[in-house]
This record gives sequence, structure tokens and C-alpha cells, in this order.
Amino acid sequence: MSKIHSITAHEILDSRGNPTIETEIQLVSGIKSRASVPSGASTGSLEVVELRDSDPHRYHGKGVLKAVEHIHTTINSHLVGKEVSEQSFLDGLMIQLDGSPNKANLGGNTILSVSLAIAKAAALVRQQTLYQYFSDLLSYKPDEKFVMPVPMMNILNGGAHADNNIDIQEFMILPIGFDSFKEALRSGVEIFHTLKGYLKQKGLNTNVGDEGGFAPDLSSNEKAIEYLLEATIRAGYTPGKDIYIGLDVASNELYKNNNYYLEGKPLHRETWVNYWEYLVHTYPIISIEDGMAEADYDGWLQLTQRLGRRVQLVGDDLFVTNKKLLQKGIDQQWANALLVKPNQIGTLTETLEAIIGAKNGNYASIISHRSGETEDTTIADLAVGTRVGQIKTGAPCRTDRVAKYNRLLQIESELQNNVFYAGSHAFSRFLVD
Ligand code: 2PG
Ligand code: MG
Repeated sequence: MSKIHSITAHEILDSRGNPTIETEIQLVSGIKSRASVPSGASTGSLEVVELRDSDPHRYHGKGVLKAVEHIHTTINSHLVGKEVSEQSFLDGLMIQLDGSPNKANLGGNTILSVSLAIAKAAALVRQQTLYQYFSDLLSYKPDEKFVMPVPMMNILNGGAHADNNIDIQEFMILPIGFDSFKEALRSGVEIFHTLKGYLKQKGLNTNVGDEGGFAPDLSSNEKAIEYLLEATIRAGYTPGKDIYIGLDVASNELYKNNNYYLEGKPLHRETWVNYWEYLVHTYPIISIEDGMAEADYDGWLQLTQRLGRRVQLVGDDLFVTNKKLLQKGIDQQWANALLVKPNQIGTLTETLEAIIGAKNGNYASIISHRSGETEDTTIADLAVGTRVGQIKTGAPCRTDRVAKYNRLLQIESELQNNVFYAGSHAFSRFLVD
């Protein structure tokens, strides 16, 4: 009864109005599941291939009809009749059908939409929530408490996600000094609204960027941090206690000819690392993502040696959720945390393997959205089921982002005493002194 009866797909739209794939699986029992996949703007060069039609007459070349076709033909014909509970076997089969090292034939987006729909159908068969199913896939014991993640809320957008003059892509607030996810989220929302009022008062623009954060022009990148801290205080919270700051520099976008460009000026690697050290010493920053460009390995080593004991250094474009690249980073001591984006690697199984790899290497993991999202909330369940303790899913603004926060609120209230909020525990190694 839990065998796959059919797999179908169609083109839907993401939050930027670009096409993406939604896949539906029907089981012989009649159970149906659906999953859709997101899309990035600042992508790592080693991410799996996102298959697009390149037909200039449709959606400026961004259509995904080829992907839909692959699902209706190759994938459907090989997966029909298989047991939906065999996640890793089915993911392996799709990798084999693709036959390339980077999912270039079927598309990482194509395969992921099927992989996630498989997981959702399997959870329904077992009459389980999706987070419980993820927990079981990782062999957690039934009595092991779930962990609500710290939301890394990107309330001020720059870089490739906005049209303002700010180089750093994401300025996030991390509400860690709270006892529950719901109270942590509330503080973040209050700070978000306070920031809006404060920007208005200063005569600054309050339009939002791709991830729902404000995107004003400012006199410097550092100023953005000061605005976040001022909004925190005005909202009645204490920076460095209730709230910490996280940055996603997305350095790839700023790296040209061996220099990093900040506010129009070229900076060499050493000066760039000095800048982060200065910011970390000056402000309550606890996490810096992609502080160096993905291929600047010497830079990653320097940054990690200088700041790796003080702050979380997250590899996004550096690791692209790939367990082999992560292992290389662990061996070389690049960064100390992994950003987990299922569509960077293309299957649920490989996503879970990367999380396991991070845990074994004593690296933290952060489950993450993409800048182009859909209403699919799988990453919220993934964050809770894997107990990684952190999620990055934008500002509390625009339904594509808020849907994930709302799902987390649902989960927390459903779990009652069987869950705790990660809060400062997620950062205990940086908060000792
Ligand atoms: C990032 C992401 C998500 P994008 O760089 O971490 O915030 O952006 O999806 O554009 O790669
Ligand atoms: Mg990033």
C-alpha cells in the first residue's frame, strides 16, 4: 500500500516570480504528498545544477518544463512501484539515473522536489509529523527531546538581495536569551517593527528586499549594524544578552581579482580579515557567514584562526551542503559551522549526511531557506527533527518567510513539554568568557 503509484509535477512560481517545480506523489493507498523547491540568487559555484529551460520565449529562459518532463518520464517510470519508505535507496536511484557528478542531467531542483515529496508521503504513511520522520531517519531515540531552533532573522538586506548601496548581504538578529521559540520570535518581530519606525524617523527608505528585510541606502555597512542595535534597545531588549547579531557577507559577490570590494575600495585578504576582527570586537556579533570567498582557502584559514574561537563562522558557498567539501573544510580548519540548503545538494539523504558530517566534525549546522522561496515549510520541520538548533529563514515579513515561522510556532505548541528552545545553548562555545 505504501508503494508509489505515480509522480507528477508542474511549474509554479517562487517568491521572486520565477518558475520552480512542484511535485506530487500519489501512493497506491491513495495518500498524496506535495513538495516544491526554492532558488538562490547568490549561489556557490559548486552547487548542483538548477535545471532551467533556457527558452528565451518563456519566463526569460527560466522555465522548468524540462525538469517537469524528466519527472513525468525517467523518474516516474523508475520509481513507480517502489516503497516510499526507502528514502536513501530512492535518492540513490535518482542520483544513478542522473549519472553526472552534479545532477546536471535531471537537475538538482528536479531531484530534490521528488526527494522531499517522498519524505512527506513516507511520513503520512507512518501517520507521523514530518519533523518526527526526519528524527527517525537520523535514528534519534523516541524519548529524546526536540530542539526549537534559534531564528536568524535577516531584517536588513543588502548585496544581491536588494538594490541599495549595502555590500553585506544579510544583517540578522539572533534572539538567544529567551526560554521559548515563541518569545524569541516575538522579540525579533518587535525589533523588526521598531526598526521600521526608526528608519522612517531618519528619513530612510523602508521598502524590503528579497528576504523581507528593509533595504535602505546607508552611509556605510557598519551603520546597518548600529541601526539593528538601536532598534533592539528601543524595542526594550539588550544587545549582547537577549539579542546577538549575525552577518551573511556572501563574500563571493564582493571578490574580484584577489581583492574584496567594500564600499568601492579594494581590500586585500589580510585587511578583510582585520575588518571582521574589528567588527567582532566592536559589536555583539556571534555569527559570520561566508566571511571569505568560496575559493579563498588561505583566507578561510586565517579567518578561522583569528576568529574561530570567538564567533560562529558559517560556510555556505564554501561547503554547498556537500559532505565531501565539508570534510575537506573540517580537515583544514576552515569555518566552524555548516549552512544547510537542501537544494545545494539535491536530495534529502545527502542533506542529512552533511548534517551528520558536521556533527561528527564538531561543526554546528544551520538549516536555511533560499532567497527565492515558496510556501513549502519543509525546512522548519527539518530544523526541529534534526535538532541542529538554528534556522535562517529571513525577516518576519512576506508569507514565503513567515510560513516557516508559523510552522515553527505550530510545532512548538504541538510538542509542549517534549521540546526546548536552543537559545544560548546553540552558541555556548562562544559565550564562555
Ligand atoms: C544565502 C542565501 C539565503 P541565496 O546566501 O545564504 O539567505 O541566499 O538563496 O540567494 O543564495
Ligand atoms: Mg549565504
